[in-house]
Amino acid sequence: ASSVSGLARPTVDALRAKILHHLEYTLAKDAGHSSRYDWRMATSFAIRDEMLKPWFAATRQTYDTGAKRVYYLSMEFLIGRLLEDAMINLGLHETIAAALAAEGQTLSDIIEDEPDAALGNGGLGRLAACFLESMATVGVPAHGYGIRYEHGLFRQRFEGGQQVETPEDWLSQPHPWEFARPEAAYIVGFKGHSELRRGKSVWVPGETVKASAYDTPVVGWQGKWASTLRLWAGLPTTQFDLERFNNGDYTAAAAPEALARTLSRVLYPDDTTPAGKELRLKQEYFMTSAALQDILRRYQSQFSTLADLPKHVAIQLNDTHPAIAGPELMRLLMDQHDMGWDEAQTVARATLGYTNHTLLPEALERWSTYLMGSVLPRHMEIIQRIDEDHAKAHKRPPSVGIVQHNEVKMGDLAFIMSHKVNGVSALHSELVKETVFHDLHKLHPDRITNETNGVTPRRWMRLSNPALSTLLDETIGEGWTRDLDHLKTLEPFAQDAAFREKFAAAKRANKVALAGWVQDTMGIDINPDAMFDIQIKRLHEYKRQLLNCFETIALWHNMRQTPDAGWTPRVKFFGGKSAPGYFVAKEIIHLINDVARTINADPVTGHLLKVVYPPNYNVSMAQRLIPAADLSEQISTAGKEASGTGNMKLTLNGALTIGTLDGANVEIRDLVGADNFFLFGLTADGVEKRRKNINHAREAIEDSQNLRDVLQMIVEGRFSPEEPDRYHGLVDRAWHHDHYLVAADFDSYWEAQRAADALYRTPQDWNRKAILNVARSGFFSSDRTIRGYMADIWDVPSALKD
Ligand code: 26V
Repeated sequence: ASSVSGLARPTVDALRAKILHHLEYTLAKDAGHSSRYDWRMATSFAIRDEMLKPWFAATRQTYDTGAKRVYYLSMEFLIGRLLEDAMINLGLHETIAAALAAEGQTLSDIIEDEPDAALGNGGLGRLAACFLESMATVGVPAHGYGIRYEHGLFRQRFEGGQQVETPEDWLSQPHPWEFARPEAAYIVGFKGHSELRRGKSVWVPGETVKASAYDTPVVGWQGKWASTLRLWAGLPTTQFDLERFNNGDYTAAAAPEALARTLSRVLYPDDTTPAGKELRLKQEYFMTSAALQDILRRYQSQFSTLADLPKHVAIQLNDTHPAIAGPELMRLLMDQHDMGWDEAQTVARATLGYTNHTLLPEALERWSTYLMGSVLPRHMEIIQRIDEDHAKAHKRPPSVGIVQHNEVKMGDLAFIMSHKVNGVSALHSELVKETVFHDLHKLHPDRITNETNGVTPRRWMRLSNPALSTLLDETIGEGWTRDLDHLKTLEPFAQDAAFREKFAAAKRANKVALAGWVQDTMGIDINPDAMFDIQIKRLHEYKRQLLNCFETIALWHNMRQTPDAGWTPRVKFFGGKSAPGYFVAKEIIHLINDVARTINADPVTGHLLKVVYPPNYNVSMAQRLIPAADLSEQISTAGKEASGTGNMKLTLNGALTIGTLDGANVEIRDLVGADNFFLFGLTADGVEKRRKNINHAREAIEDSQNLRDVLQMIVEGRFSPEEPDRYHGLVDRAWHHDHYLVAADFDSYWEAQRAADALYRTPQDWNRKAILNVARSGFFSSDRTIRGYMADIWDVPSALKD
């Protein structure tokens, strides 16, 4: 068996020659007449060459040892830029910078030229990307499977303060990291009917498309291992219709191709409601079926009996989007490989695991039996029989069952067809047991487990925060990059005044850099010594950007009344996109922008308060904002945010959190210490109780002078003088339909904010707490999360000897 060894790193001269070689032979360009794009592509190809060694070695070792493989099925992979990440993990950052400098090129400009691969909406997709990198670091033989969307998440612009979406076009330039694998292609069927042949059901699809593979390698820290992201593109199965074309019917000749390609055309930008659309269901089945066919083909090239599949294969479902994997795996085993029903069900269940990422009822997928039966008739039969089996095997209450009220509940299907079901934070996993899967949990008490989310410290510290990374290296050594628990050894330095100075200097340098970018891109002048207060995430009512916006208005109002009262200067940052059809979220964006415009123009408070909402928040913008944050806003209504991962990134980068007891905030606060966290608001239990009082909002508003003033200012048109009644609907809802308890939590939030203000005025105390946040955040590495999945769900050891 070949083994993966350490890297032999190329020299500056060798890399420089490599880059020039690619410029000349891959891009056919002359160094003297090359654009930034050309230099980026040549640099990317040079780095990609270096990825092949660990990638091949990992692949070979996995084959040679027959090691168990992990497959992560996800409709989203929010990977962002890849060049810098690959350079850092291969230890080539400085070498490449020097090689490019010798050619008169600036590395940072080249890095910035790369478009973000935005094949995801938010937390769920970014988690999948962190997991691929952590599996490559920890040494898991792993593939991610997804869709190669031509258009990733839309671009966001603001027009008159309102969100406008434009299509994202990352593939308009060739993607240098991928390898087309036209030889890895599978037929995926839809529609048609299921018929009996010699006593066996057989599906006769009415439509077919081809799924064609594209592979991107992901290398782990120090290039010791690599995982593969395999994305599927849709192609027609019919040959090009030359006769139609020659007859002049060009549109008809192109139709099959256009139809097949729609499957990988766009990412669904809606993460609130199942976009009850046939295309979404087809996309989910397309990805899942192609992945499972590929998995079985690879398995059969190595092993003989499919009964042993779970010994060699673990498949993880990233939420219910690939939940059709249960019936599809059974169908393939039964209809194509002659396995019996019971064995197929046992094998499928032992192979599959399901991760739940949300409790919001509107985000739980359900498909009408009509649609499921017409798009996937054979699967509908299998689903019905799985449900009947389950009913027979367990005395279940009438509310339990995959098919209810002519709908297929994909969560129940995923639960019943998986051997483990996990939540993504301690609180969330308990709520999963008590709420969505209450009845199923009673029947299967050992199935639900917790795997608290994490983030990769390579991208979210070493890459994005070189200032703090260098300080950490100098103070505690580099070991934290591989084992984030090393950060514990930083704790004593919180008491060291000289270290606190250095820590503060690193943070300040990041804030100065961010302030420069804000000035250049938005023309807003901000003070790097003000507290940088940051809320970055998708726009959602439950995340309560509105609460933050109301507090901003109250703060401004109070500052105006007593400008000399010793206020702590603040810059409020917002970042995030709304689903295009989510009216209420879009109205909140509009209000934040109106408030920003008003406050930023006020000469009275100009030195005290600014509001900054840069458009088109994405992974690269997160990398810019997070290292510069002082205060992390994690203010969701308790019980609603499954975990959060931005909260972890901000803690790791030395921001203090102002937050509710929700999602992973609970664990963050336990670990960093209650003294080092600004807690406010109702608990998950308190929220449920408070809602029983139908007057909860009115009573809270009547009790709060501050909040009444805020609502009054909005309703009077202070922020929208050109259209004074613009927010009448919003204010009316705040009084009468405040489902997320903004009013009930307002005063408590205000108090916590003032406590943050007070602490910020004593920098040594603030910095001591910020250092303790960093030192105690080691738990939130996605390497730890992956080790949890390996031990509790996948039963896979590391392939790396350490
Ligand atoms: C649902 C749908 C419905 C159909 C259209 C596309 C679409 C896309 C996503 C979703 C569900 C999104 C669930 C989600 O993103 N959950 C987040 O997962 C993070 C990682 O576990 C977690 O940190 C966040 O708290 C949680 O909101």
